[in-house]
Amino acid sequence: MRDIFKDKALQKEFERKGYVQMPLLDVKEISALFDVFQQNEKEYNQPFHTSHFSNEEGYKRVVNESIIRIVFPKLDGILNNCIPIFGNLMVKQAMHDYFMPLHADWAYVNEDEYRSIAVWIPLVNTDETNGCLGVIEGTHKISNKIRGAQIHQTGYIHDKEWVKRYGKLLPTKAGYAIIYDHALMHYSPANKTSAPRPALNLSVVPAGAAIIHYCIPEGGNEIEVYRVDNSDFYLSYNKGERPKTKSMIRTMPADTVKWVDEKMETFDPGRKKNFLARIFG
Ligand SMILES: O=C(O)CCC(=O)C(=O)O
Repeated sequence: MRDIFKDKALQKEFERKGYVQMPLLDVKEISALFDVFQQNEKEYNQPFHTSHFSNEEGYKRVVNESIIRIVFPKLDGILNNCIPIFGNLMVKQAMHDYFMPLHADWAYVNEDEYRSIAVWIPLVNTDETNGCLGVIEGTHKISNKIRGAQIHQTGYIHDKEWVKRYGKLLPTKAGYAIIYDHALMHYSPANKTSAPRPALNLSVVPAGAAIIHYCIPEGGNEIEVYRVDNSDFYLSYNKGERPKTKSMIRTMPADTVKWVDEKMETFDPGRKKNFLARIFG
């Protein structure tokens, strides 16, 4: 598997935990992205808004272009030959009860061969009160590798229990990045404060890796697998619909639904430690 990071120690930490954290944007960069957030306020009419699921292509393009232009160069010295695919805004509205359930992001590459990453950066300081990101370390190793639009991961039965048992909230300052494996299970608590919580998320893949998209389009009953040529695929894509590109590679039976509880029931975060303790007493 090709390394995501140039630095070996960072790569090791990423492989072990499924994420790493670092300061990334300066005040000017945060302010430029905050302007983009403010200029598009009319778009945020859900408790949790992501430009990813908007049908306003012009708006999605502005957000994507700004994030790639401002954020990606900051990753250049850190990442090992990677390219950006698309950037999104993630807005948690103020005073809402909306808890982002435990999930892993869509898959963007064949995860048997490559790993891809999300670069999540809040544009305000975040903590438990306004919806900082939470993760379950190590879950990138157990997530189903076929993930995408309308491919359900969870029946929402025990997910709060897994969060309570294994979840780790990551309070993060504005401009700091959590760079996580798209397969890592994560969540975010409600924003109970009186101000919205804007964040951005930039998806990045290893250069040269085939980019793929899995989905079950509305009315479909099997998983369709698409070749993705560039960001336009996601920018012109309306949630739920069949992708407009004619790039379907194959179909697969939709027998992979609701795997989160099943995987978490046997999840053992201390597996390696216990193993070493057994050997070395
Ligand atoms: O921004 C958030 O609160 C959640 C982000 C998230 O779950 C995601 O980017 O997949």
